[in-house]
Amino acid sequence: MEGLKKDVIRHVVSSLGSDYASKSAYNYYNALALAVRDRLIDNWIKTQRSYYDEKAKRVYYLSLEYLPGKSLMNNLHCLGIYETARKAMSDLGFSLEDLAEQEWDAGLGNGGLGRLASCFLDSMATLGIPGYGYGIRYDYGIFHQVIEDGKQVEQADNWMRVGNPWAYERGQHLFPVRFFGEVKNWTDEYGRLRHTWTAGDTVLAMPCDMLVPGWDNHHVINMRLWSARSDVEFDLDFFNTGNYLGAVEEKIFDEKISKVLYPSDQIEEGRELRLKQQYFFVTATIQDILRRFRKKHQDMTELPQSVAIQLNDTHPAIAIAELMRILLDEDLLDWEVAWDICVSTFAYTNHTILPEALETWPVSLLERMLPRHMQIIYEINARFLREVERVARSEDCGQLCHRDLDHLKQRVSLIQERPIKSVRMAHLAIIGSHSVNGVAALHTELLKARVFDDFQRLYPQKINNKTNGVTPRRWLWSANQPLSRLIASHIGTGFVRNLDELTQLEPLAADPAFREAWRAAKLENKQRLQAYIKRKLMRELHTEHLFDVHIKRIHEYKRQVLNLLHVVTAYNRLRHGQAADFTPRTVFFGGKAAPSYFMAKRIIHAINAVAATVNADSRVNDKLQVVYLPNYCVSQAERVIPATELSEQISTAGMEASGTGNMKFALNGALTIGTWDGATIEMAQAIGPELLFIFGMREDELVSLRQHGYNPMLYYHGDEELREALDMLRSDAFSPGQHGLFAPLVDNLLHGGDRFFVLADYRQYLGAQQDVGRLYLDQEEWTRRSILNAARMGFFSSDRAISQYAREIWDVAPMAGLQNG
Ligand code: 26V
Repeated sequence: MEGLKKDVIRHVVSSLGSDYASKSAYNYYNALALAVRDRLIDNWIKTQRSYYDEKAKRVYYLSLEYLPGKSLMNNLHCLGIYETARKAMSDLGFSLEDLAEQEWDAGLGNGGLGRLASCFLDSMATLGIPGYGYGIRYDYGIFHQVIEDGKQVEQADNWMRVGNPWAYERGQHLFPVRFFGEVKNWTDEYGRLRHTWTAGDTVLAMPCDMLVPGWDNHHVINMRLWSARSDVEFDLDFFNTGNYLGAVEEKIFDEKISKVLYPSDQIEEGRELRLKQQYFFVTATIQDILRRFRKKHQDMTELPQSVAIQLNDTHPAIAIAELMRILLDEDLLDWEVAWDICVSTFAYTNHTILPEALETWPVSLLERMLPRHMQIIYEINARFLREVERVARSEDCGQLCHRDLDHLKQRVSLIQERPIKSVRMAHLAIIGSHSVNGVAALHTELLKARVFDDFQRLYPQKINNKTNGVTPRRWLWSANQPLSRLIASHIGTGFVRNLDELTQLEPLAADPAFREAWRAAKLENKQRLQAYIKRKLMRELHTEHLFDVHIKRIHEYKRQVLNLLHVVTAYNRLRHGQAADFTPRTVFFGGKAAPSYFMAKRIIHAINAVAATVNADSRVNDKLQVVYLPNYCVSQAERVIPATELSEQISTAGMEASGTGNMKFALNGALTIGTWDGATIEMAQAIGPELLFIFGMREDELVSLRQHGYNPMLYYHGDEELREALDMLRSDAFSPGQHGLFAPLVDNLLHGGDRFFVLADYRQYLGAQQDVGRLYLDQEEWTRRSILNAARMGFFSSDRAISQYAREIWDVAPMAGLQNG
């Protein structure tokens, strides 16, 4: 401890240039972070050296998004110096918790996809897998959300303003990135046509490395994030021609590439700068991968034995064309050889089947910005369609006439003709990869049977499932110390590394003393949340209420509106005196809406309007409270999830690819109210469906309802309570003086076809909520179920997920001697 204290003081003085006697929390947080980083860097160097010495096969995880959140506590826990640090900082006059608050969340992602990437890096580090995360260091991460007059207002997330003590910026290792320009043809010595891309603009990619430690194993992997740097500073011409301001303008223009994260998910907007971001990130990463590979290899055909590249959704899929370009134009390989290398190296994960999220890029844009890549994509497509024709003809499908074949080719083509001629990035990713995986069993089945059914017939081995998982380090040990300590006192700490060990808790569910201790841990977390809400929102929570929590991105398919209709109905019952047996509850909502997503923003407004009405109504507010948690983010999830008793996972069946919040809640002892969707299905199977509150129509039932003609009006007319709730929303009951404010929401349900089947599931949802309320009155049974939920969550560790990727997709093994510390 004395060593750490000394290091902190030294950093306050020599790294931060401050007087150690001026007790600034900000300085002491930074100094502590630097002292922790010192302890990581030695292991990081040893880890990287061991990969090199052992010629280990490396895994590259390519993701446009990461959501690491805060690093301090996690890193202290991983290094096993949490207690030491707590004491050291306390000696210096600080509480570790307060210091940790000084750190800004690294919010370099939108939601589930980015957080999954961060959980996966944690697991690679812990399992000792030679992995690297690659991404973009956005100057501005996901916006900061404030709620003003009930509405979302976005503020810039200037997360680096105060510096980032965790990152190493490597300004000396710059990689060139080229755009635009033209392609020149030439003939090589064997008379073969060759191509050279001479690009117009050049930008530089600067690596910023963040160290990702494993749990108690001295293994530290690297997350390398690229930041755009202009090359004009190096162009003396500008000075010579006296165009200094011009040079600066160009610099600003170039550096715009990594300025900001696109804040919408699930809705594809097709902006030129977004494509620039993708290619910028991809080319820098591929150059770095090949640089490392070439240190030990000359023969490019050895690439797939040494390198596995995982594409996190289609956002980095242009990497396939980029690697082809390098192999063809720089290494001068033949097409077939190059293509084999690509397919054997790449694998693609799909994270959504919502049609509006499937990426396409206009051919005209690609031709202009990346002319050589567009040529390559055309060539990939031509060869692929010939292959499709061959397979289709050779197959025993005699009835396959030319018309069908033409349709098949149109459907699977990399190029879509309408509404504008575009490249389908998912098709490029599928064809250019040896593995395509979904993120939960149902999702993968839907990929095979519906979204990518033609590809499933063409390549029956390619599509596979890898159900998501979450890291127990952050989401149990670090976020929930009261519960973790309790668990550890009975079964030891092995569960942090091997989550299956939680099954040892099962017999304890029958032990009244253990149940009491379990409840005490939950209460402690609820009180902690209460104190936080009091500080931040100046509101008093009732900790004896059932804490019912719905936190995730705001999206129609996630059905926050269904939850809101339950709240309004509960409110009406209480007002009308029809709810004598109502179990008091506080309903929490939290989540960000894409700034351009009108309906999602209106949903936030409606939730806040209902909250204001309910909370102000003294007839009900001792029994029902509604809280909107502004600026939902990773660190907020870490506070809220441990305090949650009921987890809302109520997406329209078939639409939530997996969900990962669902796992974090159950792991922390919340019970789940949810639909038969995503990974919630597998959770129900692992835990026992009777221990969750499952309701609503299943995916196949919805398909058939849709086919037979779904009429939401029937539900409206047939259900008095539903009608009352919708009529209130449409009127100004929650928006005094602003008639019609929420009409778009209601109209969307009644007259817009209710695409997400809110009305179809309303009555069953109410029934399930009634069951929840009833069970909560029986605290012993509730606690028993809570324990069993957590005890059976072992499968949903990201360690299990990553082990499957490593074995079944990447063919890599953990570094010897690292897995067990
Ligand atoms: C799409 C787009 C479209 C272009 C603009 C920027 C952007 C950013 C992200 C996305 C992808 C959205 C897909 C996504 O986040 N899927 C979520 O992935 C989670 C991890 O697999 C999964 O748990 C969620 O169910 C799924 O919705």
